[in-house]
Parts: sequence; C-alpha cells; structure tokens
Amino acid sequence: MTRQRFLEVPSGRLHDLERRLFLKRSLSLGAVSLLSGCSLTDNETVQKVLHAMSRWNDRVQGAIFDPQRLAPTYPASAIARPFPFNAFYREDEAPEVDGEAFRLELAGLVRDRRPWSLAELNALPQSSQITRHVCVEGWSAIGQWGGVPFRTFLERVGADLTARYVGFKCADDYYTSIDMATALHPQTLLALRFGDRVLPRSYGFPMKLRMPTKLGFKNPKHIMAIYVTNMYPGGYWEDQGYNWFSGL
Ligand SMILES: Nc1nc2c(c(=O)[nH]1)N[C@H]1C(S)=C(S)[C@@H](COP(=O)(O)O)O[C@H]1N2
Ligand SMILES: [Mo]
Repeated sequence: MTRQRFLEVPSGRLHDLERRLFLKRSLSLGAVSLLSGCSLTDNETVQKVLHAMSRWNDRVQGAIFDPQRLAPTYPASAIARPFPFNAFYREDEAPEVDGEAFRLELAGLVRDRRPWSLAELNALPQSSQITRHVCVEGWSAIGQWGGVPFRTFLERVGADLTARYVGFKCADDYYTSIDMATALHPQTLLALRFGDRVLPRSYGFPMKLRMPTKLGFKNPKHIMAIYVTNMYPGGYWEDQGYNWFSGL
C-alpha cells in the first residue's frame, strides 16, 4: 500500500520526498543522541522529541498525499446495517442539537463569516458517497453519507485555500483539524445525511465531516464551528499522541 503510493508520487515531488525522508532519518539519529544525553526520566524532553518526530511524520504523509486519488466506493448492498456507533462516551450520551436554532459558525481566514442555518446548507449543491469508514480501534464499516462537497463550501465562504489547516469544534467538546489538501479533496463532504435520512444524532447531527481518505477519528461529528488557520490546531486524540495526519 505504502510502496504502491510511493511509486505514484510524481517525479518532481519524489525528489522533495527523498530529501524529506533523509532529513527525517537525520532527525531520528539526532533524537537518539539527544535522548542518550539526558535522563530518560525527563519525561518532558522525551515528549518534546516524540512530538517533533510525529509532526515530521505528518509532513512526510502530507507530501505523499495525492489530492486527486479517490478512495474506493461500494454498492448499496455493502452498507453495514446497523452501522456502528463510536465516540469517547456511550451512545445515549451523544449531544442533542436543536436543528432549528442551529447556526454553523465560521472563524479564522474566511472572508464571509456569516453563520449558516441547516436550510441554507441544504440549499447548496449536494453529493453522496458509499465509502468505508476505518476506525483506529480495529473495526471498519461501509456507510452512505450525503451533503455539500467541502471544497464547494470553502470556496463559497471565501476561505483562504492556501492556508495550512481547517479546524473543527464539536458540540461534545471533541475537536480536530485537517490539512488543506484533504479539505479540498473531491470526496471530502460536509455530511448532512446518512443513507436517505437526515444525519441521525448518533452519527453526528447536525453535520459531520466525512473523509474516506482519513481514519475515523479525523471525521468530526456534531460540528458547531469551522475555522481556517496557519497555526497547528491539534485535536482531541491527536493531543493525546494519535498521529495527526492519519491518512488511509
Ligand atoms: N464529535 C465527535 N466526533 C467524533 C468522535 C467523537 O467522540 N466525537 N469519535 C470519532 C471516532 S474515533 C470515530 S470511529 C467516528 C465514529 O463515527 P460513527 O459513530 O458515525 O461510527 O467518529 C469520530 N468523530
Ligand atoms: Mo475511531
């Protein structure tokens, strides 16, 4: 999988990639000498080195990511029923959001930060996909999501598409962030529906970001606010050590 993708990297970027991988190797050696030079009980230093290596790993994954390569899609017969629920709490504790009063908030490097109602979002061009959701905890399931292509939305609100990150704040204190290349990927969807229904409470009402190119935990449910930034925003699991890029 990794090997196959490596071969797909256009030659211009391959050179860049090799340079990055070489630098990554140097960093690893540097990290080892740094670690041996200080007390292994110095947890803060160890954490800092591991964090720096993980951010480097993110940059390599970002360089390999092909912004046009599509994730596999499936027939309706492959959809998992019932589709699994997952969160950092039990299903009956999922947030209850009032759809009538709901307004999606925008912040950061966005020209038009006017909040959006669900009716307005439903009036934008819609698309749908049947794709596989892969959770880092060891399960995967095929589901169908429908909504606004995220690129369409970002263009509509005048987001700075040259910025590095898009961040998400959720109704349940969950938060995460993604790279701009993935935000603009053709299969990245601001999902308002699951199958032929309005997105149910368990699966992220009033909306979730659906990305078949990233692990499940990168797909935020119950989105309340979206912001565009050049400052690394991290995430709920990312800040506890999960790899930030987490591409598939
Ligand atoms: N707001 C919010 N989004 C979240 C989570 C969460 O706990 N809260 N969990 C993540 C994880 S780990 C997974 S696997 C998927 C699960 O989505 P599902 O319930 O639709 O299967 O949501 C992701 N997005
Ligand atoms: Mo997950």
